[in-house]
Amino acid sequence: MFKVAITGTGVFTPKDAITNDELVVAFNAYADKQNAKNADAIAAGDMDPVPHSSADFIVAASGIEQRYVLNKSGILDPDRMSPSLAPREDDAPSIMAEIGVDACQKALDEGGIDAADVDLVICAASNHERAYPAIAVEIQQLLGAGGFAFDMNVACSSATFGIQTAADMIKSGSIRRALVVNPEICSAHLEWRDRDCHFIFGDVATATLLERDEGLTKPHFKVKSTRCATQFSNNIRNNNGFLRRAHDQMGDQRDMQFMQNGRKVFKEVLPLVSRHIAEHMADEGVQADDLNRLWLHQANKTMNDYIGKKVLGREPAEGEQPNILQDYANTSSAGSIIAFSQNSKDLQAGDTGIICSFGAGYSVGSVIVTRS
Ligand code: CO8
Repeated sequence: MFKVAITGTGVFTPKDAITNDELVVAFNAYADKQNAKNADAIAAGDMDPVPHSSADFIVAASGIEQRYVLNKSGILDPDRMSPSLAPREDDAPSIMAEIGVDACQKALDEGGIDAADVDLVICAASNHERAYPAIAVEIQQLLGAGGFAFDMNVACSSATFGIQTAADMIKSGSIRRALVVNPEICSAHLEWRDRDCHFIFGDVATATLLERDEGLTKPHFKVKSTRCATQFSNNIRNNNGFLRRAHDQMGDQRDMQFMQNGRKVFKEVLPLVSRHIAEHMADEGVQADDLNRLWLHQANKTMNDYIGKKVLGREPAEGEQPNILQDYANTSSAGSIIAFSQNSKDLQAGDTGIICSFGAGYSVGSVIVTRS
């Protein structure tokens, strides 16, 4: 068996950002318009008014202060409430491929590797903008990478599941190098007209370069161990799919966008993740005192505070468990990789950390790494 290393990461961040205040102004304007339109039904008790959102609630409930998006004007237009992204010709790069290539190129530059020397591209994300051909194959072609490519979807855990998949192939010797890329256009499957979730997500793309750990002289992270787990739950769900037309469901339906029972997710996922990390560490002989950093999935600050305390057996010290969700919001599979990419270069040789993502499925993925 060969050993595996992470030798580069890349993050594509959209130019447009939406603050909580901007988001709430747009949402409340939408709510007022809806309530004026339905004033008679509301007065007759046949319909509930759309309640206002609040920036204070958003920060207190989630820790999110702003989010990056591919299109701001459409989301903030109370008559639209969704991003406006122009359709592209079939021979133009798809949006996911374009932002994915940007992140991949940054990861390749960091690792000092030519795209032609990559044997595998996995596009691992919580939605793909078309069924086929695979976005990963398009990214492979745009980069000029070799080998083969395929798409994966494990929602928020797509990156860590992708890393395990690529790492296992490198270990077995079937490939030497892989890019795991996570272009997440969450803004296009978020329901911006629902105040319970309109603040949760943002857009981004991340990429992780993995290589056979053989004679590496550049800085890298040794992949000590990976672990994935799933447990079925309907508490985070999106019913959009190719059977829409067959089901005569082509209209604007709430269940064709992101839906969740946030409270249940919060309660059920916390013990699942804490137990998963504890067992992974125990099986690898990693004690809490050995851990220098935790790069967690970026959904909710209170959730991360809880998991960090549970894993370390104490309050995490400043910088030990870096959050990026205040700036990026939840970017699904990309969140833990942004945290890793932006908060790992300072670690010293021998330092150990865990990347851990969790979400719909339910799914949990963890990657234990050591700085070299
Ligand atoms: N403004 C003001 N008040 C609000 C708002 C708002 N925007 N939203 C809700 N409220 C109100 C509620 O109506 C409720 O009022 P009442 O008590 O009168 O009923 C009160 O505030 C409290 O509401 P909640 O109980 O819902 O609030 P919570 O404290 O539970 O916080 C959270 C809500 C932030 C959603 C929290 O439950 C949470 O973070 N849960 C975990 C979520 C999570 O981790 N989900 C993972 C999903 S990500 C994933 O798996 C990837 C999926 C694929 C990507 C999809 C991309 C779009």
